[in-house]
Amino acid sequence: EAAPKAKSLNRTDTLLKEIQQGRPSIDVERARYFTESMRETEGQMLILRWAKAMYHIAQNITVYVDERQLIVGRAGKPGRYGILYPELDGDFLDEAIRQLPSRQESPFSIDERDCAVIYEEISPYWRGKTYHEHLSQALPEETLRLTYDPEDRQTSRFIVNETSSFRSSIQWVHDYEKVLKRGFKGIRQDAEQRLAELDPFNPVESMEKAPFLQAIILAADAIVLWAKRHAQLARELAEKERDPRRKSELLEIAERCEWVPENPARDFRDALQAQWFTQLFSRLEQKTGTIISNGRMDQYLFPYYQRDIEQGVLDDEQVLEYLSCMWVAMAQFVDLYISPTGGAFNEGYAHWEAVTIGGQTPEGMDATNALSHLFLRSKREFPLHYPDLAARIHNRTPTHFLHDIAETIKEGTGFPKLINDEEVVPLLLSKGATFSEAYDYAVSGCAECRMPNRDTYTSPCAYINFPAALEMTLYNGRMQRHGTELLGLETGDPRDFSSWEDFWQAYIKQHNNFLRHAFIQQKIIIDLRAKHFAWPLGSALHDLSMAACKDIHQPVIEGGIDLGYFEFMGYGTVIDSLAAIKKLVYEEQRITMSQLLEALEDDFTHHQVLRALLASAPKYGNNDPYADAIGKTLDKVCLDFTRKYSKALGVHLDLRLVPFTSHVPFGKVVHATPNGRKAWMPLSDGSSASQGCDAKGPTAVLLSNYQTKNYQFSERAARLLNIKFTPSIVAGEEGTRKLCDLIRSWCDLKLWHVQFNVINRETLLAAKADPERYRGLIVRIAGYSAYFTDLSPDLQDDLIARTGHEMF
Ligand code: 8X3
Repeated sequence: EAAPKAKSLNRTDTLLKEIQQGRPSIDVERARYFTESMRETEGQMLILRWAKAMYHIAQNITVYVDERQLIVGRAGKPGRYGILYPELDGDFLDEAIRQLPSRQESPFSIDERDCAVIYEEISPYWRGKTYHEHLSQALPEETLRLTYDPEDRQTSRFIVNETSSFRSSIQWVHDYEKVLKRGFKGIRQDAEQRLAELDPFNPVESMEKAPFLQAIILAADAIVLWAKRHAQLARELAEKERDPRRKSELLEIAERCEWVPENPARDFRDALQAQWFTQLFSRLEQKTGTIISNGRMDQYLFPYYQRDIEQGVLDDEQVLEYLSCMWVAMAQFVDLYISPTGGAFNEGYAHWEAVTIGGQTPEGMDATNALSHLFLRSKREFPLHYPDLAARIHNRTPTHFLHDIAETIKEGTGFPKLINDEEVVPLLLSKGATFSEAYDYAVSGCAECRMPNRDTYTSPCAYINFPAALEMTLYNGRMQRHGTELLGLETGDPRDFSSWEDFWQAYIKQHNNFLRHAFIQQKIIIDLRAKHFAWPLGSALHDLSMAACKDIHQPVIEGGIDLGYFEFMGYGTVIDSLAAIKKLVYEEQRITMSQLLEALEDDFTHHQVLRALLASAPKYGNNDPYADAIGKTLDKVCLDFTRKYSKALGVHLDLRLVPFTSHVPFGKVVHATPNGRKAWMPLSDGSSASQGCDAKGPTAVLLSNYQTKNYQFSERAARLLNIKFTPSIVAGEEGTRKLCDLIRSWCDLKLWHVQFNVINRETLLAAKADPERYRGLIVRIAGYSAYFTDLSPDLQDDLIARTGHEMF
C-alpha cells in the first residue's frame, strides 16, 4: 500500500516547478561585493581580508524570503542560480559569460546588466591575480603539457588534469552540531577570550593569531548580521501580508532568524534553519568541491526531534514539510563551473551536499533512529534529486533499515548511495583517527568521508587519464589527438617488443610518469593554496584550526589528518585493454601488434572481425581471475607509488576511483583502445566495468571489485561503483530481499561505495528522444543523481550503454 504523500507537496510544488523547468541563472552579487572589499584591503593578512569581504557581502547582498518557504536563505536570484568565485578562476570569466548560455553541458543564463558588472568591475580587478593563472604559470613545462594546452594555459588536455582551479578545496562537512549547541555567539566568545589572552609581546601571537581570531569574530558577526537581515525582511513582508496564515508564518520566520544562528537552537526547526544558514553562508564564502555536505543529519538533529515529539509540538508530517522546504532551498543553489573543464566534470548541475544517515555511534553501536527512516521517506515522497542521500552500512545494520533502504532504491532515483563502514572505519583508524572519530565520520561529496574536527587537508587533486598512458605506450609517448607532439616518454615502438613483459614495463613507465607529474602538480597546489584562499567560517567551526589559530587552508594544522587523493580514470578501460593485449597478442598470438595498431589507427572501421575478437578477451567486472589480476596489479602500482612519495608532500594522497561525469570528457581525448572501445568514447566510470561488459550479473561485479583491491594498503580511498538494474528484477518483496542480500554481500566484501540505477533502457531512450515528456526523470550518474534531460547527449548515451542487470 502506498504511503500517504507529505503535505509539503502543496507548499513547495510551485518552487519545485521552477527547479524542473527553468534554466539556472548566474547571480553576480557575491562576486561583486567580494571584489569591492578585496580591492579595499590589499596588503592585509588574507584571512582578515576574507572576513571583511564576508562582512561586506552580509551587509549588501540581496536577501530573499521566498513565497511559501518556511526555511529561508538563498544566495542568488529566484529559481535555480549559480554564483561566481572570481578569485579562483576569474580569468575564465569573460569567455565563460559569452559561452555559458549556449554551452552543451549545464548551460546558464545571464542578465545583460550583470554581464556589464562582470566585464567592467569584476574581471579587470582579478586579471593576473587568480589562483588559476598562478597555478598554470607555476607548472613546469613537462607537467604543463599534460595539464593544459601550453598555448593558452586554459584548455584542459584531460591527461593529468588538475581540478584545484575550479574548486578551492575538496568537498567538506562542517561541525554543524557546534552551531546548534553554542550558536555563533558562543563561537565568537571563545575567539574573544583567546584574543584577550594573547601575549602582545609575542610576534607570532600578534601577527598571526590575533588577525586570525579577529577574522573569526568578524565572520561570526557577518553571518549573524545576514541572518538578521532575513528577519527584518520577513517582518516587512508580514506587515504587508493579507493572508493571516502566511502573516503568522512570516512572523515566525522573523523570530527564528533573529535567534539563530546567533544563539543555540531551541527546537528542530531552529536547528534546520541554523544549519542551512551556516551551510549557505559557507557557500558564499568558499567554492568547495561539489559543495558543503550536510553531515550526519539523523544524528545531530535527533535530540531536537525527540524532544519536540515528546513535548507534542512536532509530528512526522511537519518534519517532512520542513525537510522539503530545506531541500528546495538547497537544490536552487547550483554548483556553477565557469571553466569548460569544470562544466564537463559536473554535468546536470551536479552538487553533492550528502546527507548521511545510519552508520554507527561514536561508541561503535548501530546509530539508526527514527529520523534515519524519515530521511528515506522524505526522499521517496518528495520528487527532487537534492540533497544527495547517503546511507552508512555496517555488518550490524538492522534489517528494518536495510529493507527501507532497498525500497527507496527501488523507486529508481538512485538514492540512497551506500557507504561501507567495514571498509571506511579501519582505513580512517589506520590514517590516525581515534575509534570515536572514525565511527563518527560523515559522507561527503560523491563518495568521500570527513571527520569534521579531525581532517584538515583540502586541496582538490589530479585526475589521471591512464588510458592515455596506454595510448602513449602504443605510440611511443604520443597520442593520436596531438599528432607528433611528444607528451609522455619514448618507450619504443611496441612492434619491436618481444614479450608481454616488454609491453607491460613500457606501460608502467608511462603510468608512473603520469603519477610523477600529478604529484608535482600537487606540490605546487599545496604551496599556492594558502596564498590564495582563506576560510574564516570553516576555520571557526574546526577545533584544530581554532586551537592552532590557523586558517584551514594552511598546509599544516597541528593534529590534523590531511586526506587528499589522486584519481584513476578509466580503470576498466585499462584493465580490459591490457588483458586483450596480453592474451591475444602475446599468449595466444592470434593477432600481431602490427595488426592491432592498424585496427586502432583505423578506429576499427575496416576491422570489425578483429574488434569482435578483442571484445571476446577477458573483461573486468565478470569475476574473471585473468582480468582481475591485472586490475589488482595496476591498483598496487599506484599504491606503491603513493606510499613512497606522498610522505614527501606531507599529506595522504590516496588512490581514488570517483570520476563524477569526467569519464566522458577524458574519453574524448583518447583514441580507439585495445578493449574494442571506439575513439573518443567515454572511459569506464569509477570502479565500474566498461560499458556493457559486465555480463555475469551484479555479484560478479562485486567480486571483481573485491579481487582487484589491495587490502594491505592504507593508501586507498573511495571506489565508486554504479550498478544498473531493470525494474522487473527487483520487483516485489522478493526483489527487495534480493537487493538486501546483495547489499549485505557488498558490505562483507568491504567495498567502499555502491549505488543503483533501477531503470529500463527503453525509458532512457524514450527520454532522450522526447525530453519534454520526461522532464522529471531522475537518474543516478556517478555519485549523484540528476535530471536525465539536463545531461549532454554523450552522457545520456553513456548511461544507456551501461549494462542493465536482469539477473542476480
Ligand atoms: C567528489 C568531489 O571534492 O572530493 O566528491 O573531488 S571532491
